[in-house]
Amino acid sequence: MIKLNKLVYAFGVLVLFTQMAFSQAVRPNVIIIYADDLGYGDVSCYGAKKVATPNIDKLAKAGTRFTNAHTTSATCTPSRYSMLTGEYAWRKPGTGVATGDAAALILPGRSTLPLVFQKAGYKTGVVGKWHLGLGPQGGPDWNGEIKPSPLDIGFDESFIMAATGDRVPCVYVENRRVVNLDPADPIKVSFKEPIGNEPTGRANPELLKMKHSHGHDFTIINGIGRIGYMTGGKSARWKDEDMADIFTEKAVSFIEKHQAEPFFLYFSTQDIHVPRVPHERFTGKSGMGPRGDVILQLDWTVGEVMKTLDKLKLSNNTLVIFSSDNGPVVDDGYHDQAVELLNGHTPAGALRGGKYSAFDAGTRVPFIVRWPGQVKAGVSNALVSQVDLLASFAALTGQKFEASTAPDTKDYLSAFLGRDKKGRDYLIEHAGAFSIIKGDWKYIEPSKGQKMSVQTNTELGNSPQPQLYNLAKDIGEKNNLAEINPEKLKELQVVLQEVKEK
Ligand code: NG6
Ligand code: CA
Repeated sequence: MIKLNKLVYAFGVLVLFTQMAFSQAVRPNVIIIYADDLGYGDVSCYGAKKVATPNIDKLAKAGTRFTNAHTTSATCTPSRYSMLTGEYAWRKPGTGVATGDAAALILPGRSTLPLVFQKAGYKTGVVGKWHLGLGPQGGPDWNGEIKPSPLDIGFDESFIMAATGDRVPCVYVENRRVVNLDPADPIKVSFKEPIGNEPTGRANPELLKMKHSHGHDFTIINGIGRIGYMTGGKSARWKDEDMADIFTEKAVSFIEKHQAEPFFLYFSTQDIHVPRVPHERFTGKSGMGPRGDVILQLDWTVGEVMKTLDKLKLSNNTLVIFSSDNGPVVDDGYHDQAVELLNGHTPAGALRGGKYSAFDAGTRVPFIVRWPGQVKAGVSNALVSQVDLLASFAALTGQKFEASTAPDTKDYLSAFLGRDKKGRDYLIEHAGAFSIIKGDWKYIEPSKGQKMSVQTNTELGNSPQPQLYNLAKDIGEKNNLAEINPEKLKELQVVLQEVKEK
């Protein structure tokens, strides 16, 4: 009898431990490190030879590196909108590249990626680039309480720049307030007419430490012309050189603070977007000018996050995703020698196009998932889309979400964990023109847009003719097979139309 009791007890303990291990396994910490404008060929684990990214490579070596992962759009705001809401951005007007004073695009009352985690009992945080608007219609009150903000749609903590490094206001926003703002020197921002009397890049180019190549000739902040006019807020203005350090420090302290509870961190780096202004530790280190140097800085950032997880013994219980919001661009509006010092580097790898483009370089991005013990080391060719993170993490954490507000996100957890090697049947991309990838095939809808962006020297993928490519044989989208394969063309057109009309 005693023996039996002991056996029952031992069994009970075993069950308890298994349950504990399981419940821990399904509530890992989750960190998304989301780079800006990082191309498919910009990191060494995706084939870059002229620049080395040892920390990102290490992540890839320990996890699954995806070769066929996609953003929903070839620019920032719509990609992020789709990832955080589970709704293709093109369903909602006004989700193109947002100005610096845009009103909040994601409003309370709908499912969001951070809300999924919050409901599952996670502490949630966003650090870095936001670019999804803030405040009510008409834009936020930079000198008062900023609402709606990330805090109203599922984030417990937020330390962000409102839009981009090249747009005013050039200040950090922590939770609901601009950091270090002197009330006696209020911030004013305008994207329409000049305000204040500060020098602009257009009127005072002699004051610039980095000259603009196109656009970026409004108010000069920290020696760099920006998009938009700004006056006031002198004590709150950022110094671009310190930005990677500041964001990294905020990300690390979020992890430290919440080390004892499940957390979700959306760490959205300003690197490698323009203006590319590395800290002096990285200046000149890549031999490729500032664009290469900020790739090194980004890699350092990733290393700091990994070091923190190791130090706190959180690595095994943390699922880390590393990706980008859209493809690469070399000259995005500043003379920063990116073109001259490219040195044979191919930011898009073998893909055609780049940021802004319907060709695949616009939307096919590096995507790495590391979760030791759960995600095998290796490479996956599964077709995955960032729009599916919401439903997939809802599945992982056992949460429901509002399918009516998140109509496009689907549970592909098993593909993201490297187990299902197929992924989606098809996915939609948007860059002015719509594209659909289905199996090996990609169709780009006819569009009237320009063929080339002369300013950025990017092939935009627009054509008045339908385009059909076999990506398995022709990853560079060189041979348009629309005419010789009308059945495949029709098949993809029908599916695209169905999704658009859904
Ligand atoms: C463009 C900017 C470009 C960049 C982009 C947004 C000009 C001439 N070009 O309008 O520099 O800021 O918007 O990039 O102003 S994104 O990655 O945030 O989508
Ligand atoms: Ca971007």
